[in-house]
Amino acid sequence: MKFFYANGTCALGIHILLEETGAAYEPHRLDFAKQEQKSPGYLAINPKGKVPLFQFDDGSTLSEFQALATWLHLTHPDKRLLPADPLAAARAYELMDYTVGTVHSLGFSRISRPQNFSPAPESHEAVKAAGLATFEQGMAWLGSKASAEGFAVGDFSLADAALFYVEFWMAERLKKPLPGHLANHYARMKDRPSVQKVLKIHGFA
Ligand SMILES: N[C@@H](CCC(=O)N[C@@H](CS)C(=O)NCC(=O)O)C(=O)O
Repeated sequence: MKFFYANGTCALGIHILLEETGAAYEPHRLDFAKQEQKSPGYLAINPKGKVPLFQFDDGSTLSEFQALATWLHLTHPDKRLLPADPLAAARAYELMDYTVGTVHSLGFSRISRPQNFSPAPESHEAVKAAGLATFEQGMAWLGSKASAEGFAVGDFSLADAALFYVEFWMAERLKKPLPGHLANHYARMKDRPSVQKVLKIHGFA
């Protein structure tokens, strides 16, 4: 299976889950500075022009963070990447979906790519400000919901990989303090060998 990613993106989270599961994968790094995600060759594989993406040996592809994470969980049940308790498992999805769908897609994306939200350059500062407000409110909610001890919903789960990439953006790209329980969560994540390995691959260690 091929894994398409770009350094420091949301693909960090899926990369961590790949390492946690021990799944066999062939890494394919795209250089966003060169707009490789919009190259004809990549668009032929993924017309969305986004990462993360899995391409299986039969040529078929799978995209979207939660879909990739769920597939990794279901194909590696021994790794227990979701709690057995139904409500705790649903809470992991609650955190993961809010992270990807709101904090990332409606918050950070506005800050990092305002041109995707408005073609008018004069509106970009306002788009970024709206994105920052959504991002910070979302992070505060995540910081109040994540478990004070251990990981997001107790033991390490899919949700932790999602929380980690937005924590990384807030701490390393926006240089802002992580709210609530996220500061401790981020530190615990950086103790994991999978996270250390992936940060090194992405050029951040
Ligand atoms: N909903 C998608 C979001 C993927 C996404 O936004 N990826 C970003 C990197 S964090 C990307 O590839 N952006 C490329 C671009 O916008 O040109 C998912 O869950 O995987």
